[in-house]
Amino acid sequence: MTPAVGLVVAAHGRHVLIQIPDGRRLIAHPRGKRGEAVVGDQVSWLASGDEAVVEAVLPRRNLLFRQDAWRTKSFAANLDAVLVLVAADPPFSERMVARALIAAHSAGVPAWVALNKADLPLQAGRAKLAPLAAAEVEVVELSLRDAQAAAELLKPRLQGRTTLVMGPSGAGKSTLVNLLCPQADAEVGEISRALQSGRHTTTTTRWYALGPNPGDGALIDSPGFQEFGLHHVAATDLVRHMPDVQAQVSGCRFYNCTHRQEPGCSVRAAVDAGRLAATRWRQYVEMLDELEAARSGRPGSQ
Ligand SMILES: Nc1nc2c(ncn2[C@@H]2O[C@H](COP(=O)(O)OP(=O)(O)O)[C@@H](O)[C@H]2O)c(=O)[nH]1
Ligand SMILES: [Mg+2]
Ligand SMILES: [Zn+2]
Repeated sequence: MTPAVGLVVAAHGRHVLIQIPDGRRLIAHPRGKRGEAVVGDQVSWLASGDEAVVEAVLPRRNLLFRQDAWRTKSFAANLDAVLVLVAADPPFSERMVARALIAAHSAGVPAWVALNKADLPLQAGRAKLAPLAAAEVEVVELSLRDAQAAAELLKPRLQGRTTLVMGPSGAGKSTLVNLLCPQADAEVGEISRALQSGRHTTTTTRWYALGPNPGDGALIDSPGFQEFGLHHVAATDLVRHMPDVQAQVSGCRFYNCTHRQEPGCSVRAAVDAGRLAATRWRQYVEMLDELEAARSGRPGSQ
């Protein structure tokens, strides 16, 4: 019997929930230790009683993940976009936003940012995101509390695409999913029962269809994260994943300039002249230090 194909719609530890073409969802177990499936994967599977065994993960268009000294954590695969969702409150870390954008860029997935809770004072959040304009990252402001205006703003950007929604706890990820994915509530219950995870906490990454047809697109809600390691990015490639920093590189005196302290560095000159946000340069240097420490295996690197 040739294996059928299914879509991974939730992942919890090593077992996953797959949706098969007739719409049913099955718990699926990996065969052996190889090839862990993540949300968004297409897998071939064989029935095993009421459940399924994953035979193989089909080739991926892309895979978004983070990696630190201890582990590699996959978010999702086969994405069309990453939406970094932050809010006026609770305050967010621009460092985490920068890292999520680098992870998306290095996976080859376009990313944009939404600043939620525009019904609250936005100045602080706006100021943190302002430097991203130079990196050509789109930033939109919205209030999910104003459901109709939010839906009008978001639908054209999300329709027909598979979008991973990332952001800190409290930003409004669940509110967004509930607003745009009609079946979300039912699906959360179903997935939680199947995977025996908590009903109200997003401990797993989950796929929510934006409509009844396969081409309608989907949102993938992922748990918040405390750390966001980028150890899979080569230190020498880092600058390429920060387009606003990269744009200033061409004039450096040394071909192997790291843009830290070298004389004749055009990146530093751009910071001094106000053409590049100092925070972006600091984020770059901090990450470069971290990546180089990781490579040399120094303790304390993460
Ligand atoms: N004031 C305000 N609160 C919002 C807005 N959107 C979501 N919230 C609230 O923010 C809290 C966290 O939202 P939730 O969707 O659970 O965030 P998540 O942790 O990212 O999933 C909830 O109490 C929401 O009702 C908004 O636009 N304005
Ligand atoms: Mg949530
Ligand atoms: Zn330089």
